[in-house]
Amino acid sequence: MKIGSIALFAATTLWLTTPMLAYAQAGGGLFDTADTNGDAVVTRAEFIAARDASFNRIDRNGDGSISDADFTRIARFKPDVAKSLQDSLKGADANGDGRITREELHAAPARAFDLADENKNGSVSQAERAAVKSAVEARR
Ligand SMILES: [Ca+2]
Ligand SMILES: [Ca+2]
Ligand SMILES: [Ca+2]
Repeated sequence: MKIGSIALFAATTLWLTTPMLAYAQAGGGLFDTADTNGDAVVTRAEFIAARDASFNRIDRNGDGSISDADFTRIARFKPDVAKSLQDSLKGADANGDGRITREELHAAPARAFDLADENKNGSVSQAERAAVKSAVEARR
């Protein structure tokens, strides 16, 4: 019994590493609005469409690209959120110029989606979302 709970604890800790936090803070919220056809399942296409729609929100200074300049305010009040948001966007800067354009965000790997899609069937069910959510909340 004891060994079992230690193993479970270890597994949970591993699962909640940086990508998981990045998921929670940068990508997780997307699922709440992503299900546009209301079938209770979020497909990859729906997720990417929701992420595209979030571009304007992340581009705080409205210069058409996401860069460090957009994070100065959030970095002051919520440095850990800014950090994980930046980490989660790192892979999106395809040409490495330090700015993420709308096109680069659209083409970026959907890491939060892949994390949540546990059975890898290309869509995230409510059960999969609930599993991720409770894993994140358990850590708080
Ligand atoms: Ca759907
Ligand atoms: Ca910007
Ligand atoms: Ca770029």
